[in-house]
Amino acid sequence: MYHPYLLIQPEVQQALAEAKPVVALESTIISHGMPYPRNVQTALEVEQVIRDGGAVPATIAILDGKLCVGLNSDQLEKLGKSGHSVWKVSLRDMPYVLSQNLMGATTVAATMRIASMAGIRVFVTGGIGGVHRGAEDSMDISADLTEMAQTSVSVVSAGVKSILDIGRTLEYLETLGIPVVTFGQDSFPSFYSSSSGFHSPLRLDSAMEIASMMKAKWEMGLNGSVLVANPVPSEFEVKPEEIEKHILKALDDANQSGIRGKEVTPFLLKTIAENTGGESLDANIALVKNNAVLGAAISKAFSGLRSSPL
Ligand code: PSU
Ligand code: MN
Repeated sequence: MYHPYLLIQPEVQQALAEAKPVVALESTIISHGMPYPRNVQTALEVEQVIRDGGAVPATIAILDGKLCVGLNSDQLEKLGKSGHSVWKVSLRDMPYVLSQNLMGATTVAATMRIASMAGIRVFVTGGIGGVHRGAEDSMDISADLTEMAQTSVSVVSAGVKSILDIGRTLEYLETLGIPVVTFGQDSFPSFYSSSSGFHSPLRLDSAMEIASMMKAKWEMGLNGSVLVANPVPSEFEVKPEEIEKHILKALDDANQSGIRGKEVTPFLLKTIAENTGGESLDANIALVKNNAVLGAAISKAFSGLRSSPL
């Protein structure tokens, strides 16, 4: 698909032109979600998992005044090494970072929008942003949610991290008309743990059924995402009560240090990763790869179902 601001890698472009499966990946998870060098290593490994699953990976970022769809290993290295000095780009930041020729790592919201411009329908990440704990006072609700209400790209995640208010996030997703489907189990996962104490609104047990649901949604003209929650593999699970004490500590540190706005999520992720001595990082990496396996399968199933471009 042509757009003056888009720069689509030739391999991705060709796959899209031939209606072959393509999976979008975000870049904030690389720059702000994990420490260097494991972030870059993970980004490359996740791309390989997608290839092994029969789809073409397209990591998305804003570089040199272009919305880049598909990055080479030098670009991934640069993003990963620059870490928090790269602009974290959500929807509102896109015009600024693009027109100022800044280096931008895209969040779930911005990645979805760019993927959609390029014609990609499946996006794999770790965890989405949502309604923060205490949002009744702070009004801190991620633009990921409002973007999922309007942009027709499915998001494969490991559920919602318990740094957020999971109950309120599920309520807000319902308000916005976003189907939330957990893969293969009844309970909604909470990123590091396969459960959250909340029942999943929907459950499906195969990639093909998820692809059929996406097709049905979009063919009815219901725009927006399908949020797929894929539980973390059990061998990498971190017990909820163990992670909870680290979350409370990180939330307290954030309050004490006056962390606000877009800094909140990266601060919490970094603090928890440091305080759990790497255990949470191992879980994080394992679940993203696990999501890549499912995302590739959904993308393949969806390409097979697609009779005409949506
Ligand atoms: N939650 C995670 N890992 C992440 C993020 C969220 O468990 O890496 C990142 C994603 O890029 C997400 C963003 O889109 O943080 C949300 O930021 P905010 O809460 O500021 O909207
Ligand atoms: Mn926020």
